[in-house]
Amino acid sequence: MSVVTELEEQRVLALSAIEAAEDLSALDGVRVAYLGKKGSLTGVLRGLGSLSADERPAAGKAANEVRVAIEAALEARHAVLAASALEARVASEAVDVTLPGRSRPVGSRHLINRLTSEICEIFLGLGYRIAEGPEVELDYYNFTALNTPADHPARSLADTFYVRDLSGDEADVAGESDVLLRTQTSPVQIRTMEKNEPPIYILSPGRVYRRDIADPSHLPQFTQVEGLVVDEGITFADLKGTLEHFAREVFGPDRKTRFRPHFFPFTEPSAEVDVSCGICGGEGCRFCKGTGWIEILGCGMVDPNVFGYVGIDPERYTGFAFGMGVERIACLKYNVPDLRMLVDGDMRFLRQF
Ligand code: 2NL
Repeated sequence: MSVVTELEEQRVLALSAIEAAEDLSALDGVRVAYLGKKGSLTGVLRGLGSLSADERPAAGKAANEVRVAIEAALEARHAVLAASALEARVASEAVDVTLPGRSRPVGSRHLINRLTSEICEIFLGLGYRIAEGPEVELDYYNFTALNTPADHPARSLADTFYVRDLSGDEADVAGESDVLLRTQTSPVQIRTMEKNEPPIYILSPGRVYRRDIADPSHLPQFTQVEGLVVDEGITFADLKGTLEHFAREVFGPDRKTRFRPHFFPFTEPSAEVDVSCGICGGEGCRFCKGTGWIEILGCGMVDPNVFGYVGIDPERYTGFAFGMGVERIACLKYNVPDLRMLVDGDMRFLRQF
C-alpha cells in the first residue's frame, strides 16, 4: 500500500472515530490514538524519512493535509461536545426559582405571658419595680416569715410540694425537708424587705406550685403576681385606691369593685376584691353563681409580725400587699370557662387571643 493511500485511510478512520466520540474524554482518546506520540498518524509521519526523494514531497504534502484535516475535525467536534456538556451541567445544577417555599408559621406570646406583662405595666406606671426570685424556696421564706404557723394546713404535704434530697440524707427521707416549690411569690417580697430599706414599691410576677388536681378552677402550677408597698403613712385607703385603679385598667371602666373582709396569716386586716360579673352585668348568673360578683384577688395591710421577721420598724412604717392568679384573671377577662384550657396548648383556642 502506498503511503498516500495509507494516509487517506487514516483520515477516513480518524474522521469517523471523531464523529462517533460521545463525550470529551472519548474525543481525547481519539486524538491520542491518531496524533499522540504513539498515534497511528504519527507512525506514518515518522516513516516519511525513509521514503525516496521523489516520493517524499507528495507524501509530505498529503500527510500535512491529513493532519490538518484531523485537527480541524477534532476542534469542531470538541466545540460541539463542550457546548452540550455545559448545557447538561447548567440543566442539572439549575435552581427552580418558581418552586413555592416551605412556609414557617409565625409564633406569638402566650395569653398568660402577655397578660402578666400588661399587669406589670399598670404598676410600673405607678412607680413600682419588678422583683423576682427562686421557684425552689426555703420554708422559712415561703411560710415562717409570712407569719404562717407551723401547724397551718397550707404547710402540709397534701398542699405543698416538698423537695427531697435523693442522696440519702436521713432527715429528708423522713419527709422533714425545709426545701419546697414556692406556693406564692411572697418569699420574693420577704427577701426584698430583708435587703432594702423602705420606701418599697415592688411587684413580683412568677410561677407558683400547689398540690392541687387540675380542674376548671385549679392548676397545680400557675402564674401569680404579688405586690407590696412599705412606706411611712401607708393606709388601707392607699390599698383601695391602688387596686380600684388596677381593676379599672384590666377590666375597663364599666365594671364595679367591692372589698370583702377575709383572713390571711400575713395581713391584718385582710380583704378579697370582687369585680361585678361581666356576663350578667351584676344581675346574677351561673358564671357568678348568682351573686353578681367575681373574686379577683386577695389583699391586706402587712401584719406587724412580718415586719418583725425582716427587721422593719412597724412603729415607723406601714404597708399593704396583694396577690392574684393571672390564669384566673385571664378567664374572667376573656370569659374562658376552664383554667385548663390555658395550659392545654390547643392552637385553635390560643389563636383567638
Ligand atoms: C391570694 C392572696 C395575698 C399577700 C398575698 C403578702 C406578702 C407579704 C406580706 C404580706 Cl411579703 N402579704 N402577700 C397578701 C395578701 C394576699 O395573696 O389570693 N393569692 C393568690
